[in-house]
Amino acid sequence: MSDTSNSIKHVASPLAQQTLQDGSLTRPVAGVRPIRLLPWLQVVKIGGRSIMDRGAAAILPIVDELRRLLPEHRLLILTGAGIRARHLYGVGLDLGLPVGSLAPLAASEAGQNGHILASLLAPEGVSYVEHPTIANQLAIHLSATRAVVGSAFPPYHHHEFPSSRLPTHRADAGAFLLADALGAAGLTIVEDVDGIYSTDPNGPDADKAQFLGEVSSADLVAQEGTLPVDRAMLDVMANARHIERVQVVNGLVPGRLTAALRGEHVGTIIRTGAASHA
Ligand code: GWN
Ligand code: ATP
Repeated sequence: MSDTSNSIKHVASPLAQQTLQDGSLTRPVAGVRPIRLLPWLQVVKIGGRSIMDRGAAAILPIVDELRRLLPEHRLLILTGAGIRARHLYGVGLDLGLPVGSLAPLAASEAGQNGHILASLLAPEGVSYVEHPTIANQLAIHLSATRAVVGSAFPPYHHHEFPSSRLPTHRADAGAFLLADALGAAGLTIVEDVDGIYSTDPNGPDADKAQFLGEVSSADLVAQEGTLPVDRAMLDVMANARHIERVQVVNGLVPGRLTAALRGEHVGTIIRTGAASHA
């Protein structure tokens, strides 16, 4: 009889004999660029506060634009959380709730916005799909239809990092994590401003705001003050594997999203660290 117990104990693995903490040992195995799971996919993040909270006036033109984009692109449309999450943060923080409790509550608001958007696109065969479906069954859904809608908020739940009282991994970070993990063709972030400025164009220093046509994620990390995107997204961008640039566009101007998906420069392009992480 052969000694099966012996061969089971000696599973050949290039990482079996060493710590996973030592980059010089793991790099030959783990340093290669991962495959692109869905290289034809375009991911579009629709702002919760900037678009969805504005109601019909902002949502219906975007729905129209998305509808017309369907023959051209296969889309994962992800929605942000908006004002209801901000109200929730206010109540939750007043009550002393930990960040790990606030994260899933805020995430559910992003999901609700997704359900709204998907309902409006239903005649085109577009449905809301759940987080587990996005994780495991996106390919089969996007083989059956041109686009699906999901929540942009990442499901960190009680694993949310306690570095801040507010969840740091919000909808922009979630959309970028997904787009990069899927090896998508691109990510476009739809806001209510033309792109990113040196300072908030709707803030007290609006007259000094300079438009940034193209900027690196590292430069945005260094830029003080507010941004229209999550700072956690910039941290993720530093280690991106596939997505080399993300465009932030104004969804209140008809045609901008369409132009961005056609590769035109119509907003702010953020360059990520992906090119240097081959
Ligand atoms: O509920 O709108 O998915 O796609 O982060 O978890 O808080 O959940 O805790 O598949 O798993 O509210 O119920 O809710 O938005 O996230 O979903 O309708 O376990 O389809 O059940 O990872 O949608 O929801 O909020 O996204 O972002 O049932 Mo909702 Mo969200 Mo639905 Mo989802 Mo969370 Mo599920 Mo989940 Mo929870
Ligand atoms: P969510 O999807 O998380 O609900 P959102 O992305 O729709 O949110 P905000 O997070 O409010 O919306 O981001 C958009 C707003 O960010 C703009 O209306 C703008 O006033 C503001 N903003 C702040 N700083 C800047 C900046 N440096 N450049 C451009 N816009 C900025």
